[in-house]
Amino acid sequence: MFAIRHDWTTSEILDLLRLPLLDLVYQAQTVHRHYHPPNQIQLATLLSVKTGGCAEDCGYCPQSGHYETSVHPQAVMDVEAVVAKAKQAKALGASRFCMGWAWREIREGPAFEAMLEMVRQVRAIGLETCVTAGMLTATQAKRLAAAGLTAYNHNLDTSPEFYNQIVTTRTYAERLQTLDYVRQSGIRVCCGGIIGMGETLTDRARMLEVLATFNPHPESVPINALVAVAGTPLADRPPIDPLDLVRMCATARILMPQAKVRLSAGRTQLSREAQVLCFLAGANSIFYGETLLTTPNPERDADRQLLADIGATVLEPHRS
Ligand code: SAM
Ligand code: DTB
Ligand code: SF4
Repeated sequence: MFAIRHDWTTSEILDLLRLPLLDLVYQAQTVHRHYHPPNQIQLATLLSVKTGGCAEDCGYCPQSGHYETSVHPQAVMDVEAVVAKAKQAKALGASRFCMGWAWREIREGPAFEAMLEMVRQVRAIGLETCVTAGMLTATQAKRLAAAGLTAYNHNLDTSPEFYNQIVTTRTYAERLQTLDYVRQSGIRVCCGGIIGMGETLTDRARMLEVLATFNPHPESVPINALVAVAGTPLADRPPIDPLDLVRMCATARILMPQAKVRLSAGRTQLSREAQVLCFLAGANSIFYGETLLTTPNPERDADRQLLADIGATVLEPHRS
């Protein structure tokens, strides 16, 4: 029952996405209960270590140097400041600490050495660590693994077919290459994408298909709703229907039963009830803290209250 499969097809995934919502959520929650404690949510805190001025032209991103947005390049944070933020996140209840660099790729040198030191020190606090910093090499992945990195986040963002309408400065194949280096190094893979960028339902299915045919599956799958930021090419995209986010969470849960499905960007646009439907659909992780990388996220108090009101418990960090 609920075997882990890596041979999902586009049409099977489209069939899931098109199920009556209650059937889909029921199936997803059934799978969820087979593999996960039913009422447990992981809290991950994000920190932007290097903000803005990025060389890529990702159409959704306020940190791209190609667009005029309210995000301006800032100096890279130092190790001490980052570790102080991690300690604060832990004290406030997070079990995972995710650090972002607005880079096209990791470059050798002092900034990479500092990243390795941040990973070592954040691990030493007893938090899971995740880094998202663009493309990397096999050697860099191995060094991050040796520093104790739990996971590397590198999203597909969308389907292979729609990708080049959103990003032109790098290819889907380069995305996949980085993910392969991460996997080979033994670091866990955090990989998901965004809805609300003008993609079709087939694009959503194809993105999920690429994720679900990885073997092994990514250990965590962030599902983001586009945060439409003024100045970016996608600024005028209408908000998604929250029920589509429920469908994405549910389908990701069915396809990748063991993964953490992270309800990521876009929660400020969701009602409490829509978020609870996402949890019922199998989402079991959220970003916790009032900012994502550069855009707002729900207040900590509101999230704590929501989890308390539904009787959810918070996942403790794993020790591996
Ligand atoms: N520069 C690195 C990279 O692109 O891999 C790491 C940081 S980047 C901001 C991480 C991910 O955040 C992107 O791949 C994208 O999926 C997501 N993201 C960025 N801007 C977003 C937005 N406005 N709305 C939703 N998700 C967004
Ligand atoms: C992911 O999938 N979503 C997070 C995290 N991984 C790095 C980032 C969301 C960024 C939203 C836009 C911003 O705050 O700049
Ligand atoms: Fe740069 Fe990452 Fe933003 Fe793309 S998503 S512009 S690579 S920070």
